[in-house]
Amino acid sequence: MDARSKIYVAGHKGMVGSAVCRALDAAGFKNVVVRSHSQLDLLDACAVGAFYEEEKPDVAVIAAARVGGIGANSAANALFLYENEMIALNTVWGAYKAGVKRLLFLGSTCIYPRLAPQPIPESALLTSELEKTNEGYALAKISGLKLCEFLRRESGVLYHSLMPTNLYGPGDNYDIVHGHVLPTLIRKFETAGDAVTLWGTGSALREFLHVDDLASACLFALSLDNPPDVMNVGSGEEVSIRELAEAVKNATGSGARIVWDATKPDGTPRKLCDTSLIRSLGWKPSIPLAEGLRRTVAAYRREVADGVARL
Ligand code: GFB
Repeated sequence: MDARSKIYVAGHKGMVGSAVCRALDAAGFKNVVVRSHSQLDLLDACAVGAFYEEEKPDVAVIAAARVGGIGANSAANALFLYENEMIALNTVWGAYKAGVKRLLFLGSTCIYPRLAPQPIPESALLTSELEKTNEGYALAKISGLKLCEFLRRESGVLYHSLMPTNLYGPGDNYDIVHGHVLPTLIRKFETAGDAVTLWGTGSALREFLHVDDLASACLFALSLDNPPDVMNVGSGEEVSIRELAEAVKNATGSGARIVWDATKPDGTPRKLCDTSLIRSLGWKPSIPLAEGLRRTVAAYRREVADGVARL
């Protein structure tokens, strides 16, 4: 990939896709192709095929997905499986049929077994049962990364994948019911009265990565001549949901009391990914959680003030 490469970013309006576009722009890649949802429905295989034939990008980055937190996933595994499977198959297969030589597919560390060894190495894939709350999403992402792997092996195209840990950052979805835990907590503390009610017991452990760090990992992966099929991307910083809640409370300056609703699920008990592979090749994260939280609270306040926050 060089500065003249034509790069298609699928999902450019989402938190991840927009971070990838910012990083590409900052790195001098000016020939970036995007399509909004109304211009191109990624669930429509024919439309996606026609788009690739028309644009013939040199590189595709697949950051489009239906995403959500534990509430959204566990209530709609069928929808998360169907839409993410279609998006993955259409964007990867369509690229292949149109002769796109290089593609980066983005998944999630929820593809790994619920009780995978910690930190989770890439080799843990498909070694035991998935976490039930996000089984649909995980199965779709596994299909996508496997399609890339098979096409690379059988047809010689350079298709490879990154599996990021839980992400956060500007442009996140702050929906109380459907959002991921970190943006949801920001909104809950920003709008709290005397108390905020959080889900589960607070004992689950999670690792959080700022989306700008993921975008830098994407550019890094695309710079490799012979990247591994699948690489984890994480911060290496693991916190309990209870610790995260205290950190968000401090970052927002809220004085609210925390109440835990243990009728809500904790989800997978622990999900720290092993990032030794990508680190050994030369990438590392640069935004610690405390700094990322400060930036994200500021971004949330700006987005609310500008009327553009996804609430
Ligand atoms: O980000 P999250 O919703 O999803 O985090 P997962 C869930 C954890 O945060 C659970 C706790 O332990 C919840 O009990 N939690 C506490 C809350 N309060 C809240 C709250 O107000 N809202 C939310 N959402 N959680 C998702 C997967 O898993 O992670 C996706 O469902 C994807 O497929 C994503 O992989 C990265 O980390 O459990």
